[in-house]
Amino acid sequence: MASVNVENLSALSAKHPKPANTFTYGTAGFRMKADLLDSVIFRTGILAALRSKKLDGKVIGCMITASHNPAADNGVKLVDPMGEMLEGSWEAHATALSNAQSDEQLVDYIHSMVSSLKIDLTKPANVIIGRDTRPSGVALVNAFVDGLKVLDAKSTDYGILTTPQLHYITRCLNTAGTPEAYGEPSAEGYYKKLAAAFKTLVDGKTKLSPLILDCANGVGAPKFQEFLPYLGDSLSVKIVNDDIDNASKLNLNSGADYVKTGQRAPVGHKMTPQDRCASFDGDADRIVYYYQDEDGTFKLLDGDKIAGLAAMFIIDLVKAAGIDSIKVGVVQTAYANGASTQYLRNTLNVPVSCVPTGVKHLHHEALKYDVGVYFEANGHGTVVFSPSALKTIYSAEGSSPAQAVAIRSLRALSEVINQTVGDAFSDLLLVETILTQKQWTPKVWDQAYTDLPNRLVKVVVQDRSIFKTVDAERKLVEPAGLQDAIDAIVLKFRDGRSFVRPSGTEDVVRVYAEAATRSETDELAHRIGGLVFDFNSQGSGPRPREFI
Ligand code: NG1
Ligand code: ZN
Repeated sequence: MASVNVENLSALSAKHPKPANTFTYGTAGFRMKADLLDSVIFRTGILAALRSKKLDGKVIGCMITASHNPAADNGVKLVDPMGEMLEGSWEAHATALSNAQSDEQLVDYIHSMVSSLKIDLTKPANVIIGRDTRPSGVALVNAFVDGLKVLDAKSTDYGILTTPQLHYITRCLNTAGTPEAYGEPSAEGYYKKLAAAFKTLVDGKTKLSPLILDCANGVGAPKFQEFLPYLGDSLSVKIVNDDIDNASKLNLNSGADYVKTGQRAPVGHKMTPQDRCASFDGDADRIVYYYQDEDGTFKLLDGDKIAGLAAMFIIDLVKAAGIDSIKVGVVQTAYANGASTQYLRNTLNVPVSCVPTGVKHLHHEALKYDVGVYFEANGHGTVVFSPSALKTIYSAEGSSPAQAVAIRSLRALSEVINQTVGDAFSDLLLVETILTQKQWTPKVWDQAYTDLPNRLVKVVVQDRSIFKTVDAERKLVEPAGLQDAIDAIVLKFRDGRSFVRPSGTEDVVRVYAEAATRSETDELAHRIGGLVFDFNSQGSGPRPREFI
């Protein structure tokens, strides 16, 4: 089994001293101010090497990004061999390694993993690395590589990539030469695969007007620019917010998170009712669409709207292909707008599951369906096709020309969709496919259902760890008595719904509220916010003035 070369570890570890902080590998890996991350990322390198050795040298992915966070932050996420998030049980190992107080503790923990997980250290380890455009990325990649060196892991640095590209390449490398081969393991292979599928899907249809694409001044900008030549004249896109040379602009007043949270267009974005707009987040794994109504009102088409559009389209296509044995399901979180859940259940008659926040939960649940559509309301999501559904789609022949066309579309759809993880590029092509095939404006798409007004409020508390939830985070069981108090307030509001959960990525508790009207929604959100703040004097800092 061999053991760790302690001298080598100490020499490398000395370059990456641990600060006093305590770290947690959460929903989105490690994420914080970049200047705190050096030791954490070094140790995550050690973990990635262990993970690869445990899986017999399979390629593990590492993405250095802090997604929609400000430019001063950064983070790291590990990707398992099929392009999915790191297996849940290893998150605790990541946390433990990052918090080891000395080299001795570090070595002990590695040895305890080696023995409890039966890791053979003589096995090879292979890891690939990608990063977003943050200036801190280069040094952090070096820290990660030092971690890999502790266990002699082989690494390939792919430089700047979107998060979903890194997931895609990881899967390609691990499936190469097998019947499940996912594609060429490079950004170019990714562009070719997606563009070819998209061209098939829009072949012969009238092209839509240009899409105005806000790239949040992040990695999506250079990468989508790189992608455009592959798309040729199948799609026209006008890229805005593409200044990656000025790091402080990253995610600033722009991007999917800004647009979704504030329910407004990026600053400086002059829209007309004719425009169809979309925003990526800082690492291009989220997308939201929006447009302006004739009366000037901003209209958001978020992850829920994308899920509804995709589910509707796939259900129709499966029927048209004559293979309605394939069952489509949708997975949401508690943040999904109540009107979207109603639409899916009552209009599309599609089964809907609700799971806790975090794409790994959604992805896992979606795999239970033949075709599982999953989206978080914030625009992070994708569609997964089960192996048996793919087999059916690829073996079907169709007994009429119409059926043959639908089958061809389903095949191309399974190629255009990045099935490893939510991918803003791929989701963009999915939406553009549907709008092009139907010749719909965003306004027509929006008519599927009307969102209930909703509001998300943060409450800064002394200790968010005392908030414990059940029922896919829709009910609090601790602190005792708080849920009853919430329920009593919600009852007073028409179509009222509200829930409270601790954030997995920020030191806050989140309050979600929806109700029949905007003013009732705001009142509900601020009443619950005030309730949480005051409950057992949990609130920290000044009580927000809008809280009731
Ligand atoms: P937290 O901070 O746990 O609410 C946020 C998002 C998640 C997910 C993660 C990872 C909301 C309400 N929450 O999680 O959906 O995207 O970040 O980035 O949008
Ligand atoms: Zn992201």
